[in-house]
Amino acid sequence: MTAETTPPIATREHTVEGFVREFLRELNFGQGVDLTRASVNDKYLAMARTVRHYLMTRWLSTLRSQAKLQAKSVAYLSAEFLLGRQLDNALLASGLEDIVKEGLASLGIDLEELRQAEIEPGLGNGGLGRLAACFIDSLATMNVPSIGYGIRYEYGIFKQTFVDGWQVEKPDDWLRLGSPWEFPHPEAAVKVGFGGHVEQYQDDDGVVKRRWVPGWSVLGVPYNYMVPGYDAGRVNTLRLWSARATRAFDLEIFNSGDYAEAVRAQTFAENISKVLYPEDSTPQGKELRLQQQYFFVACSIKDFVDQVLPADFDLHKLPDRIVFQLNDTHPVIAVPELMRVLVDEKGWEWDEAWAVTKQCFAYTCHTLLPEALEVWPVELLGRLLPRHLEIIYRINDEFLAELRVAYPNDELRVRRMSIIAEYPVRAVRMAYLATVAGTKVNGVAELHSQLLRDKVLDDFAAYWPDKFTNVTNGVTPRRFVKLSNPGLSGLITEAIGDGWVTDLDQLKGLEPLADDAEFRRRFREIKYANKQRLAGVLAERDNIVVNPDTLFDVMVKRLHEYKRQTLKLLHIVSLYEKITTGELAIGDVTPRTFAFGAKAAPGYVMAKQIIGLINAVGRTINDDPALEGRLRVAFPANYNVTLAETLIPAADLSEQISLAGKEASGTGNMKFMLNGALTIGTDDGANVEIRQLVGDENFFLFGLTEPQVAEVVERGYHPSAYYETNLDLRNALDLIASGAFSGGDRAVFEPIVSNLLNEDRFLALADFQAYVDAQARVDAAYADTDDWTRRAVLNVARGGFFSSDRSMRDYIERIWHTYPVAPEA
Ligand code: BZD
Repeated sequence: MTAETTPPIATREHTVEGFVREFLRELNFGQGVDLTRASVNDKYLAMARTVRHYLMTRWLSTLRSQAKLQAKSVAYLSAEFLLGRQLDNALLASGLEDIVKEGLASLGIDLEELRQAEIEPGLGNGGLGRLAACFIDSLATMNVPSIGYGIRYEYGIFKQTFVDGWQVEKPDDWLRLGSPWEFPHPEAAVKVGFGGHVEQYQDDDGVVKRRWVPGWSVLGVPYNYMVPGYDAGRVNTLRLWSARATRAFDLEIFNSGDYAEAVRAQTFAENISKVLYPEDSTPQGKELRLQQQYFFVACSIKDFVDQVLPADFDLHKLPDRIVFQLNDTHPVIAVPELMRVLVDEKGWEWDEAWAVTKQCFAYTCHTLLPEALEVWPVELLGRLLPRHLEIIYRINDEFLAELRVAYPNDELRVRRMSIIAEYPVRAVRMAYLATVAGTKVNGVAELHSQLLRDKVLDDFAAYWPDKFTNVTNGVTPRRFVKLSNPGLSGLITEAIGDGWVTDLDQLKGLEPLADDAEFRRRFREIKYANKQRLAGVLAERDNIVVNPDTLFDVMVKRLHEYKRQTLKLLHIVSLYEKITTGELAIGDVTPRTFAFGAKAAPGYVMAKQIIGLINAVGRTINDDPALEGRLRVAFPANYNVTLAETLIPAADLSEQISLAGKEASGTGNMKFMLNGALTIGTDDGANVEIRQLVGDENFFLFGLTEPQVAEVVERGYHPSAYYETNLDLRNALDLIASGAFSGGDRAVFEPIVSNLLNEDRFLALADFQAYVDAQARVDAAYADTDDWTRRAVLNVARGGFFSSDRSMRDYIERIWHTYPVAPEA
């Protein structure tokens, strides 16, 4: 046989015997152990590789078909992909679940034990990274040619532990037990330059040109991951880059004699992909962060242009073949990088290159907090990427010239719109660069996109009204319903068939069943079983006891003042205060389990204080025998995707209580809805759309609206006025200030109390009473168990809009103009 006559792909036998044979082969030949001596980790690794093999046919045929058809693709550029565990998803996508269960059982192996052995890749901070993971899942399922590009951090988001209730971070060495899902390709490493200078030279025709002479460089090694679509869809690729020292470093080791110095240089290079930055709202302007951004973006563009595209591809046609979606501003340095490649390396004219470049990018913004928008000091950018800085300056010069024509007498406006900020230091505004270069700019929920147009990027929206669009976020129903809530999935499928898994609008078919008593009974039973499952996990994982016969009231998200975990805490403290003073009889309180999950950025002092306070209040309440079985605060450490998968299906009440106008979208809110929780929330982010869809009567709305917030702030906000006039609020704050939760030490939580009284940037005190009133409505509604279930069913039935498949369709129609392509058989 020759390479041409060899069948391209060996397929695997989808039978129990076939699977068992493959699995044992992996165990023996891959792990080098036999079954009797295999550890759980051996079995997990063998299992993962076996499942991977079953997806291989589809992966290879996807690649083959893409090479042949050259269909337009999406390159999703994201510094974060928060994937979560892979095994279950791969089993689902390969349709192997039943076979595997039976096969493993025949060998006396417990699948659940292997599942637990997987360490989740935590390569993201929160919503933005998880969104990227949902999107690539949907793209594969929908047969859309796409590739994800990002960074293979050696350490993902830190592992959170609590010591005396205070957050202590531990490194997340997720690779320590092996990483069976990745395919490293060191032979395909690409070189990325940094630093150095720009020089002038004459080309062969005597034309004066400029080029970059980097001062140092590193290698980017690609690691490929399969992104399997559900139910025979494509298997797309996620390509994450890992930094290595170049051969030059190695040779130095050999030649220089200064071994220690050469090793130091190597370590320096490898630092670039060492760790994920855990700050998700206040960019620190750290040099290493910019190195990471440029590193993965330069690798990705080079990879796409030199490897993915055919050698004879005419780059003038690039916009017909690719769109680079910029997941926030983190990859925006890709814009000057593509210009540099076209102008400096391919020898194009500037205008020619700009005409192509500006058709290749689109930008998604995920925030409204001004302090969260990235700006890079010119000094730093110029030192690390001198040629890119020149290119950015030229892009800006031409843009400002264009503006001066459009607005001849409005120099103020022109300066406002400059990509280069002059104050407090001269710096590059990455969001502006992305807006100037992108074909489209989108926010992530209706309200957010509106505020982007009206506030954050208002000048740009006035100049380019058609550039701005909205794509409301979504979540993948595969991971967040089908896999994480098997009980509910089974019930839904029984009622309406299984088409909902890839067409979530079909959930509408459940609406009539909200009025069916038997359906409600079964729905309630499933929710109860999910609570029991969670209780088991919390007992085992965190030594926390919770009572499934209570209302599960859940707030899980990063810890941020704008998200207002303190508002929820004030509600809890107020309840506790009233019980201890006898104002409320414990028998009159709806039994509740208040669950929190939240990581604070390690440098965010106030957020860490708030974590300390939640735990302190929790300790007091949980230790009070009078409250046992009735009120409990559960704050498991290290909230992550894996925990979300058991927490969310168990929730009765979803807390989405950010200050209106601050949460861009939220995606947890969608996951809760789809798992039959009711929402208590403000008119913020995607809550707005959730409420519109589910109906006012099935949503606990409270709080100031965004225009009201703007008005209050405009008038001058004085939080202490609320403290003075609201007795319940005062009692709650006084109780915290008294040291009741800190062993009598009044100093411990003083910073939180005084911040709330004197500053309260996110108007927690202003919304306190409205929130407490809404919680009273929750209690009243929950008292009618059966009617609560009816509303929960309606939440599921009306949640189909929040599938990330729908988000992908919107991106395709409004931004990408790409088309589905089924892999070849
Ligand atoms: O993005 C979040 C927003 O806060 C949510 O409202 C929104 O739903 C999701 C998805 O669009 N933003 C983040 O998660 N941001 C980050 O994680 C982040 C990370 C690094 C640097 C800056 C922000």
